Amino acid sequence: MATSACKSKTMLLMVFVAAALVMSTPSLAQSPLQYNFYGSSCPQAEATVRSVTEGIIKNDTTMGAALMRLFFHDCFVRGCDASILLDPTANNTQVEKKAIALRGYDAVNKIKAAVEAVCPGVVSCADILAFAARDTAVVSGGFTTFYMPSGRRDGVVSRLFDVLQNIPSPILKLPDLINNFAAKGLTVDDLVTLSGAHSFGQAHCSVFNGRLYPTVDPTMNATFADALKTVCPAPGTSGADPVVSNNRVTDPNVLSNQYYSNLVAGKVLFVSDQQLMNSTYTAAKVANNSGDAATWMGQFAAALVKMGSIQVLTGTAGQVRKYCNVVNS
Ligand code: HEM
Ligand SMILES: *[C@@H]1O[C@H](CO)[C@@H](O)[C@H](O)[C@H]1NC(C)=O
Ligand SMILES: *[C@@H]1O[C@H](CO)[C@@H](O)[C@H](O)[C@H]1NC(C)=O
Ligand SMILES: *[C@@H]1O[C@H](CO)[C@@H](O)[C@H](O)[C@H]1NC(C)=O
Ligand SMILES: *[C@@H]1O[C@H](CO)[C@@H](O)[C@H](O)[C@H]1NC(C)=O
Ligand SMILES: CC(=O)N[C@H]1CO[C@H](CO)[C@@H](O)[C@@H]1O
Repeated sequence: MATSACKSKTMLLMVFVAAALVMSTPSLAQSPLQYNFYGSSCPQAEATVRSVTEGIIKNDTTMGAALMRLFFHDCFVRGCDASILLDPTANNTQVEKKAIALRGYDAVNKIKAAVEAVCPGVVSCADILAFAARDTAVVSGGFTTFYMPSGRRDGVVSRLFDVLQNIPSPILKLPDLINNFAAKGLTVDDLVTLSGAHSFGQAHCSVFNGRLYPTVDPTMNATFADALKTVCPAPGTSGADPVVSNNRVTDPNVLSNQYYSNLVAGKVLFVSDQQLMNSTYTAAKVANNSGDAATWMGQFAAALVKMGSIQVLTGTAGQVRKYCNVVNS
């Protein structure tokens, strides 16, 4: 019953978005990236990323959220240069990936290996992250595919400290969230639009426990809070840090505008989520998004492309890594 309702909702969304997006081509005037950058150097690149990503998500439906979040964390730290993917080395133990535990690194290596098999040394890991995030919107969100510009190069620097400086904390208040996004050239609209990624995936109790204990945050729905308290132990309790779904109302592995309905109902996990209700403007945008999936999807696709152009390396800067987790020797 729940599954078939969800399927038909997804199909409905696909119809809306097909009408709304029609492979829109936003202006690239400000961007050093190009559409179809690999058109002649590796014509199979994007199709290969798409098919491997699809297989990964079909096998494990939680992987879409992992790939989407990797792209966000890559772009917000030193720009979209795949620095998030680098493993620690003897020379550099304090890399970005030591700061916050993310999922999906093996999946990225798998996509890269498939691309290397068709075009060795051509397609950057930074572009693979961008294509995989776009394809996740298609596979896990029912989006009609959209152009993701490419031509990013891979960086050689990865520093834990940069993560702490650039990734927003989930207890930030609205003005600080806005400033954090503004520092990346992203607007308040982009903040509200991209936060919709919290419609899928998972989070650790420790991230939002402060809203449950010692007293329940009054902006959280009390029934919702009670259910979370049965899963999440009070802060300071030793032992496990359980994981819960970001979306506890509908299918937790579907990227959708359900996030905004959850937000209006006080059924989101983070302070930073609920803060989007803290100004008249952002609350109005939340309300609009909750009632209009097609418009949100068009905005999300455009905002993801915009996020994907943050501080990119192009031309002869950086390198094209052979393996995404290590710089070329
Ligand atoms: C607005 C500021 C943001 C904050 C404060 C924030 C914070 C967080 C936190 C704390 C988690 C849970 C991590 C854990 O406990 O394991 C999370 C998960 C996630 N975030 Fe965000 N995030 C933000 C924006 C974004 C953006 C822009 C995207 C992508 C476009 C995104 C995508 C995701 C996804 C997909 C997950 C689930 C990951 C998984 O299932 O492994 N977030 N975020
Ligand atoms: C499928 O997903 C499971 C986890 O759910 C993982 O252990 C396994 O390696 C995946 N298989 C493939 C072929 O990706
Ligand atoms: C490690 O750092 C040392 C000193 O900076 C340098 O000589 C060496 O080439 C580095 N090794 C690698 C593998 O980067
Ligand atoms: C909180 O959620 C429950 C369960 O969905 C609902 O019955 C209740 O009306 C909500 N409370 C408020 C104050 O909206
Ligand atoms: C919400 O939608 C209405 C009707 O389309 C529009 O006039 C308004 O500007 C939107 N508000 C925001 C903040 O996007
Ligand atoms: C407009 C609005 O909702 N303002 C609230 C923002 O959040 C603070 C607490 O963090 C409240 O005190 C404000 O009333």
